[in-house]
Amino acid sequence: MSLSTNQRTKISKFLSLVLRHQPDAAGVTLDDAGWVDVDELLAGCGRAGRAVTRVQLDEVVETNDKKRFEFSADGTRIRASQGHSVEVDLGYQAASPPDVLYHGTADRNLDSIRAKGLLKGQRHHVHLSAEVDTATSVGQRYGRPVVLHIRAAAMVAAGHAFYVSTNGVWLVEHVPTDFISFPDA
Ligand code: HQG
Repeated sequence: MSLSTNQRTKISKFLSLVLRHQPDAAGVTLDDAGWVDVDELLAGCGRAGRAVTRVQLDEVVETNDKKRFEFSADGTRIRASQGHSVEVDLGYQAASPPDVLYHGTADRNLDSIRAKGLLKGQRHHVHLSAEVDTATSVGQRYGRPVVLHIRAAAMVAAGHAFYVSTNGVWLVEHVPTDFISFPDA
């Protein structure tokens, strides 16, 4: 392992930008399932003034705190496992969630969530976690964190499809307010 934590974070953020939101930033194109050829990506990073070696890329993918990126089985392609705003079909199969999942948000969003449920915004899905701690740190990014409890099994019974990404994030199109337990409610 040769990179500092700071260097790893910088590379991870640039990869998130390119592989989820703005492939143009490295002059690359994603295929329908979000994959890009690793050599093309490395060349694109170099052209964008963000040179990364294959060894450094391997280190970032392997050590990434949320396992945000994955290689194809043969190691020649890479994609983000979830979190895209560009149009891709990650090909995840519907899966059975635990009875309860968690969503971390900031307290200032609560009134709007009570009115509209959880909306996916710029992303393809609403992101949910099987762990309270993960949800808390997600909510902390936007302000005072609040963890909402989502009755996932009841949603499945009502016909909502859930997907789970390779890195363990639960994904759903929308969470209607009826399936959300709010704090002090
Ligand atoms: C909120 C990170 C008002 C929602 C994390 C959230 C996650 C509403 C924000 C992943 C709302 C969207 C996703 C409504 C939802 N009214 N606010 N009706 N419905 N919201 O970043 O879930 O580091 O798009 O609560 O760890 O925070 O990128 O989604 O606060 O896994 O890999 O609108 O991103 O992962 O924010 O985070 P986001 P998120 P990475």
